[in-house]
Amino acid sequence: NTLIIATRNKGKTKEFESLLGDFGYEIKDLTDYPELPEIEETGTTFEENARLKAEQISELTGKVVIGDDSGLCVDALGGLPGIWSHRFSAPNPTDEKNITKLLHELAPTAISPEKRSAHFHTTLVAARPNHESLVVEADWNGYIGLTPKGENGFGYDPIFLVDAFRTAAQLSDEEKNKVSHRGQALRKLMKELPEWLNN
Ligand code: ITT
Ligand code: NA
Repeated sequence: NTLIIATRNKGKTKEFESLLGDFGYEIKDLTDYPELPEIEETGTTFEENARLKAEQISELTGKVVIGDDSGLCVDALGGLPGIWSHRFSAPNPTDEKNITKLLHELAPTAISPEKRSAHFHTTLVAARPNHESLVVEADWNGYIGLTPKGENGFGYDPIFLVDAFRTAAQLSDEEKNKVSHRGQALRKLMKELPEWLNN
C-alpha cells in the first residue's frame, strides 16, 4: 500500500510520514522518482495547484497520489504570501530569505502585535487515474512574531506564533501535527480515503 506525496519538500514529507504511519501506508515522495518532471504550479488557488500536482503525478505513475499546496496568509498583507509562500523571495528563494522579506514587509505593524494575525492553509487533493479526486482543506490561526525562534519544523514556522510564548518551530513534531493545518487536513483526508479508494 503505497501513497505518493507529490512533493519535493522534505519538511512536508516528514509530517505526512508521522501522521500516516499509523495507517499502514508506505509513504514516498518525488525524491523517490527522480525521473518525473517538475510540475509547474500555474494555478491561482491552493486547490488548483494541489490538483495539478496530484493529478499529473497520478497520471504519470498510475498510482494513488496526494498533492499538498499550502502557505502562510497574512491579514495585514491582504492574504499574501499565500500561494506564493515558497516563491516569495524569488528568484532563488530559501526559508531564511522568505522570512526576512516577510518581517520587512510587516515592519510597519511592529508596534501593534494584534495587526500581525495570520493563518497557515493546506489544501490536499488525492488523485488516482480515471477517478474523481478527493479534496480537503484546513487552517491554523496565529500571529507573526518579531524575530525567528525555534529549530523544528520548516518554512515560516520560526515566525509563526501559536500562542504568546511559542512559535511553531518551538513545538515538537508531535505537538505541531496535533494542531497544524496539515495535521487537521490529513485527519480529514484519512476519514474519507478508505471509502474513496473502494469506489
Ligand atoms: P512542493 O510544491 O514540492 O510540495 P513547496 O514547498 O513548493 O513544495 P508549496 O508550493 O505548497 O510547496 O509551498 C508551501 C510553502 O508554504 C512552503 O515552502 C513553506 O514556505 C510554507 N509552508 C507550508 N506549510 C508550512 C508549515 O507547516 N510550516 C511552515 N511553512 C509552511
Ligand atoms: Na504552491
